[in-house]
Amino acid sequence: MITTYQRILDIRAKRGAGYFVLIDPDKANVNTLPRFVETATEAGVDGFLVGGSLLVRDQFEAVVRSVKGSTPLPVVIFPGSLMQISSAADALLFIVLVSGRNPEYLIGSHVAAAPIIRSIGLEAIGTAYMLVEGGGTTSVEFVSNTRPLPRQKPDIAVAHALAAEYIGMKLLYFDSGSGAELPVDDAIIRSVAHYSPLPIIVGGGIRTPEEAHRKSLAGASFIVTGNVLEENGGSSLLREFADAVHQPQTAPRH
Ligand code: 1GP
Repeated sequence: MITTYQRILDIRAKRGAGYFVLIDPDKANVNTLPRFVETATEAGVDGFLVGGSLLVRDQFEAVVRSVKGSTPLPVVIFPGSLMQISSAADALLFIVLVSGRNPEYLIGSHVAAAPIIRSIGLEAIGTAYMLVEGGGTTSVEFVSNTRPLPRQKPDIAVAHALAAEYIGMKLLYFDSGSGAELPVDDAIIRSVAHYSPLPIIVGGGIRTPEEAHRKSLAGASFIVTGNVLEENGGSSLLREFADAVHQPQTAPRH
């Protein structure tokens, strides 16, 4: 059976770059969610991430099941904590917060979560998560008690990405945090894409299809949006984002 990681690689190979929609389990409305997921699927998105840095409502499992039941596309958990594990998803991003120096998020939670992930047979995809300064204190920064990478220093981002690659991680996720004022700088994406063949996921504060297009041109393999769709998630905006990300690429690709 084809793994979800392979499906992710195939999306990048076929479309140049892919577009993921992030569903925050705290904000999702389980009554309207199936319709939204169907609309997004028809609009040409490439998959769904489910997760958030806080869980204040007890509906994580219901949200994952609802998304999974409404689309044939990959449904991947983007966990903010140990409580976000579900066998209903196709896979889980096994996030290592490599931009920080908090051992809990580098190995502690992972040791606690690994046996559970194994016992439910969930695919875990080793993902280096790098929080980047986005113009304010984000939930991830506060909850994880870590500092983000500096926004204007691509060399530092490249060093983290290469370290993650050499350790054996499979995906790089650069995030300026949900609702960030400023998305990850294009110079960071360009530099990392130049040095590392790993797929680069970019999210946080991306509000327009033009911005998403610029990020994919810079070398992002996947663009993630969450907030903008919670505010205005109609099918035309979803389609515009998907088309913008899928437009022909000119950046160097591996
Ligand atoms: C946050 O990358 C995601 O972790 C998406 O951010 O909600 O700002 O689109 P937004």
